[in-house]
Amino acid sequence: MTPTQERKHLTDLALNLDFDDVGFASATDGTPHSDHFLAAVEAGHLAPLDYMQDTAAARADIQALMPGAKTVMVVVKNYFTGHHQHHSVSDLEEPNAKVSRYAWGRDYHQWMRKRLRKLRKSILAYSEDTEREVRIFSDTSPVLERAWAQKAGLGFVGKSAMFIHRKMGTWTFLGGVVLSWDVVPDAPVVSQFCGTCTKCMDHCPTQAFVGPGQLDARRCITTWNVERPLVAEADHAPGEGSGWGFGCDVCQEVCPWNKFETTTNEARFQPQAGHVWLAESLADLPEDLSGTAFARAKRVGVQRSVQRALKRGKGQS
Ligand code: B12
Ligand code: SF4
Ligand code: SF4
Repeated sequence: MTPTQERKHLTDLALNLDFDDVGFASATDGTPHSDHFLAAVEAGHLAPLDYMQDTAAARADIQALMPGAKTVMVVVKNYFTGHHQHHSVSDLEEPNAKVSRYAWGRDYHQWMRKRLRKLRKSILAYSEDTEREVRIFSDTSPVLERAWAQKAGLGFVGKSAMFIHRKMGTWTFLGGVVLSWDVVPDAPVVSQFCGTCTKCMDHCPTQAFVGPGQLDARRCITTWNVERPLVAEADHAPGEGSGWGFGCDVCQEVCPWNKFETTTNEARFQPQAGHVWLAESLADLPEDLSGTAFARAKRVGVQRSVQRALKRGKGQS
């Protein structure tokens, strides 16, 4: 295979696994945005998330994660399935809190992992060189995914810190594979196409942005209602009374780039019963949370998050 043919073959393998877009970045000329990431760690913005601090060296340098890495192949999947419909107050027996769209369907991690494993297998199957290495990543591996997606030419990291795909907007999951050989890279995106817009920063319910693209995770609602619902600091943390019971989508809801949003083709991401709104009693949330995003916080954590979201009666919007 010529280098161009190989690139086309890799792209087709990923698209045939139902990823919506694919890009390639060179891993030999630096890890993108590592300076911004290290500055955020230094400033304490990621302090409540110990896994971010503990893996900072690998996140800031892809060569520390996989020595000999030559290419980062990034995949993108659209998960948008619609907007929150306003409840009619008379329909409700008790107040409900909102859930972020990424949790409406079944857990995306399993969807990603299954396909990335298949991708890895099919890449290794055509590779004649048995020394080749392929390492998969999605969310949990120490990789600066948004920065790599930008370097792979797929879009840009906006003032919201979200990766914005040029056609799909922000409602996407990211993942990919690190390869131990060179593949012709895409032209990196070097600009931020936000223009004079500052809507995400202005509308964030907890003023979590300390600058364009700079999110202080200590102030982001998601830190407390998804990642750390049961720690003592979560009590009275930003987000109390915000109406967001699990995650938060405000910085995406206001983003003009989402005028391009299209509904995902993936059945697994369609809204499941009891996943879109959460009553304080969790009456509609399924008992068994395995295979859902809520499993991370456990039932007791979800309940605490909903109680905080609805505190002081500001729950509905
Ligand atoms: C830790 C984490 C969080 C933390 C911290 C968020 C954060 N901004 O760091 C919390 C729990 C708050 C969180 C929240 C959310 N997360 Co999250 N999270 C991650 C994780 C595991 C690591 C992110 C990271 O490295 N943060 C470190 C900081 C420094 O990086 P950053 O904020 O991304 O900032 C980038 C830029 O803004 C830029 N930058 C920073 N400062 C500056 C300054 C200048 C001048 C410039 C030019 C650039 C720049 O550099 C950074 C690296 O690219 C990734 C998965 C992964 N492995 O990458 C998922 C991930 C980023 N999360 C994701 C999602 C979906 C969310 C939520 C939307 C969930 C929700 N609805 O509640 C929110 C969005 C909040 C937001 N606006 O970012 C997706 C994002 C997909 C996308 N299209 O962007 C990811 C990629 C998971 C995935 N595999 O799909 N998350
Ligand atoms: S997810 Fe919500 S709280 Fe976090 S930065 Fe975006 S708007 Fe702010
Ligand atoms: S809301 Fe405006 S400033 Fe924020 S990411 Fe979208 S385009 Fe950029």
